[in-house]
Amino acid sequence: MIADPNLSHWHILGAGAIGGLWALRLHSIGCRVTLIERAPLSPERRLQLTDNSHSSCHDFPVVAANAAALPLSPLLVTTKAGDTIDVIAALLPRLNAGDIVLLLQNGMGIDDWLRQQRPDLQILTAITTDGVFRPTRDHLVMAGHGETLTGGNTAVEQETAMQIALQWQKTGEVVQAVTDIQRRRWQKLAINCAINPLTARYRCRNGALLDMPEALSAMRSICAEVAEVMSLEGYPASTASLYDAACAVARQTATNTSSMLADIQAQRPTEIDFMNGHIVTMARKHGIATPSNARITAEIRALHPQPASSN
Ligand code: KPL
Repeated sequence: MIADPNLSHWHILGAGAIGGLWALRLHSIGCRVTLIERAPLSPERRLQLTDNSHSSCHDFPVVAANAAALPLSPLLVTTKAGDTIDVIAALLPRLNAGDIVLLLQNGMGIDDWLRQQRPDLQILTAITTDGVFRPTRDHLVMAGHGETLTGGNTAVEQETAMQIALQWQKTGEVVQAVTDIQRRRWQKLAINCAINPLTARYRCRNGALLDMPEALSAMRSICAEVAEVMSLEGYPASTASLYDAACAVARQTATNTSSMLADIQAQRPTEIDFMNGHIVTMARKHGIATPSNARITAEIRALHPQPASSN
């Protein structure tokens, strides 16, 4: 018999664009939401969402990682991958066995690290195609409603993922629990590996990559290496399928500034270690070389000092 998880009070770590969006959405369906920050600027934060001509806002309580009242579960983590380890490490002693941690972030590697640290937690992952940007820290503007997929690795986590999907669907958004979340995360990772660092290299919007033969050729070699690593990890993929998917996303998001280019323009650390850098680490584990991913990882890392990597 699987216990019904209590999902009435969400804690959100890293309320940027996606975390802030889910704070407002969960509030709209009657959940309590507390924001957790490394160093809160004030005890409350007013988040505002503009979606077409409709606007909504709410004041959320904000607490420091070491001051949040327990239990912290369910905990939604939407920090940038590079910032996550430090902040979650501070929370780990305050999480109980069985607590739910849902990672909704770009890149890969954090869930493996967390499982090593705390195999007793329920660690779920999610990916989304929601598009939202922040003209200012607390103002979110919806660029496009997408789909959010979630899942876990164990039967208990999978059941929790179903409960969460059912709850989140009440917001009117497309949310699904899937049984192959890891495969889908790998596919999303492949797309990010092929688009993000190249937009940073060429300082261009996503769609412009499609007009540059040298960018397309780099995309293809990155995809070939990612396909090899995916296959070794048990998620068979072909170069052509990953390359076609990356080109299709570059076309669909042609006018977007990728998150990596945005980070570089704002002089923030990028997520390269959790994208192409993760491919290099996984390839090394399997004893193969991934020179295109290694080269672009080094190039992007050189543009901005990266925080210590988990990989
Ligand atoms: O996920 C993205 C990102 O910028 O991180 C893509 C799909 C490339 C859209 O911009």
